[in-house]
Amino acid sequence: MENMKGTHITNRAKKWLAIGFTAVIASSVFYIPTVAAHGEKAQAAFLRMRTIHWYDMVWSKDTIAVNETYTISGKFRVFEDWPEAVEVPHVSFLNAGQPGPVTTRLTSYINGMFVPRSIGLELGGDYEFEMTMQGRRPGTWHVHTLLNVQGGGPLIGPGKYITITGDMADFENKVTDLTGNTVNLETMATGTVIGWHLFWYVLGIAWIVWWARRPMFLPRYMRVEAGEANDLVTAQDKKVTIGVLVGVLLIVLFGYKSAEEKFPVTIPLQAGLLGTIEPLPVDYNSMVSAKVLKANYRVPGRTITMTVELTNHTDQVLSIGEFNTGGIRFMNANVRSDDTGYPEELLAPEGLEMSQQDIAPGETVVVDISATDAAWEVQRMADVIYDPDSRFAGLIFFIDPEGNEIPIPVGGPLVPTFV
Ligand SMILES: [Cu+2]
Repeated sequence: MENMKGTHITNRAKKWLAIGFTAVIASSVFYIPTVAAHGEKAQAAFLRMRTIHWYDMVWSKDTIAVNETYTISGKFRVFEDWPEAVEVPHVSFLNAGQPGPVTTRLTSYINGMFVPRSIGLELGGDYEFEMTMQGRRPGTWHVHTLLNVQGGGPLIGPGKYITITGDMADFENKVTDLTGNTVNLETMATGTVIGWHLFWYVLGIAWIVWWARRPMFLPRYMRVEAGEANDLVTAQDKKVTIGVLVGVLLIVLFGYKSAEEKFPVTIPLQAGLLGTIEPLPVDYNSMVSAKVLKANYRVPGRTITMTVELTNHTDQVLSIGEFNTGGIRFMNANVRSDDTGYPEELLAPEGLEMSQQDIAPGETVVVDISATDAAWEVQRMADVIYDPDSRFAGLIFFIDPEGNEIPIPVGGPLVPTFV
């Protein structure tokens, strides 16, 4: 009986082992690596919808050679109803989200201000940004805009595939310093760093070898125990010790002096908050008022619907052209189409439907809007069902007869429907 039970367990273990092994083999054989999500999908949907809204994104190129540059530019709105879970962006940093320095960032600007350091942003403000990137590592890379907020983490913008061709060995990052020298940052001082580290490392090893030539542990231990400790260090040892001590001090002095002579002008690391940047001097919110009366999304589903009360305060007819949330652009094809090569997986060219498209000057209307696309599911906005704050936010773009856009923030409770 015991024996039979033992056999039974062994068989079961073998069976599970076989299943597990097959699964491992199968998954590795059928696994086709795709480069798709890069962190943002895993972030809480309500945080992505209620923090930074990136819009008017333009990528000047999507294929460059090594050393060639391209620019990522656009605007972002810092959402008014900023979530509690993220600190307000009073110390934040404009970044590019990419797998290491596949491109190097030559410049970055917000509202025309050079921003190599952290900056403050105002809630409710619209900002314009531009980054110039230089191709470095060949490959196809998904490059995101990214705002790092101190006390909040990375807020990831839309990502676009950029292909870099050529050979990384050709990459050069030339900079002319204020003393008139042009250096290549890619290789600058590498020899000096390696040289000095190697020198001191070898000296340390030599010091140990000097002592380790002789038996190290047991014989020494026994002689110390026997009260013969002084015999362990010979007169020659003492000479070498003094020689090394003096030598090290002299080399440090020499190194210091020669570095001073070679680089007489040096400055400390430039750091510190660049202060709060004023938002763009445009008050979109005074042009249209939008009040979300209710908003729902289907679970499971690919649609978000909302009923919004809209008032047009301008003296022109405005048309609803787009709803943008979490980087996904739901477009009303009658009014607006994308000509910027916006990332396909985030673009729903005909994703927006509404009960009324145009709003007359001064008119107040209640409009039912529905935004539908696979992106709602693929980008895991539908995962707002798991979030502790079921609220959404986004920008509705109104278009005037001349084609100008007016981005108006909307947001509020987002209630799931299950039937
Ligand atoms: Cu990505």
